[in-house]
Amino acid sequence: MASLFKDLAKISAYRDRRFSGTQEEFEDALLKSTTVYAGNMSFYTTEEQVYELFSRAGEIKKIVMGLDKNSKTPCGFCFVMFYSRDDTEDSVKYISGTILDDRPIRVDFDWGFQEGRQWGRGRSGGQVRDEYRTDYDPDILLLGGYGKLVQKE
Ligand code: GTA
Repeated sequence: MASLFKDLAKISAYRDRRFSGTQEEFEDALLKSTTVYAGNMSFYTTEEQVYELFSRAGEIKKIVMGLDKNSKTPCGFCFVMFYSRDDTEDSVKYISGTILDDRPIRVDFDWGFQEGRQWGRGRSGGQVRDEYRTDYDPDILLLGGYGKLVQKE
């Protein structure tokens, strides 16, 4: 099957600033990788739930839950690794936007998982973007991350 994601501009808006290669190498990795990132997840969603949902796209090799680097608890994202590129593309096409634990999750192509990438990079330990949120989010609010930086700065 021909790839539906030939246009790189449509493939991902995210650029990992910790990727050590060139922009060309980054783009190449995105086009070939069998790993996706899922974000906007509930902090209460389990690996088993992720497995069940993403299995609809194909056979999963591995799941790595994103963790708050201080509390070591899930902080709203994960990496899902597939065996096949077609299944990877299907997960972006069909699973992104699916409601999981009352939240529309966002599935994005990823350049590939490496040890260390499972940790939130925010100053408080969770994901960077959660520290900038000013909208109401029960998950973030309950865990004390709501608008933290915005309120401070
Ligand atoms: N494939 O969309 C993604 C994605 N995101 C959002 C995170 N990861 C992703 N991977 C893919 N697609 O392994 C991965 C990261 C890492 C893990 C946790 O998830 O590669 P993180 O979310 O805690 O940190 O990552 P990340 O990704 O480095 O942060 P982000 O959102 O790109 O922010 C980078 C910079 O922009 C920071 O300097 C921050 O201060 C600034 N920033 C971010 N959001 C805002 C905002 N709303 N307003 C102002 N500045 C902002």
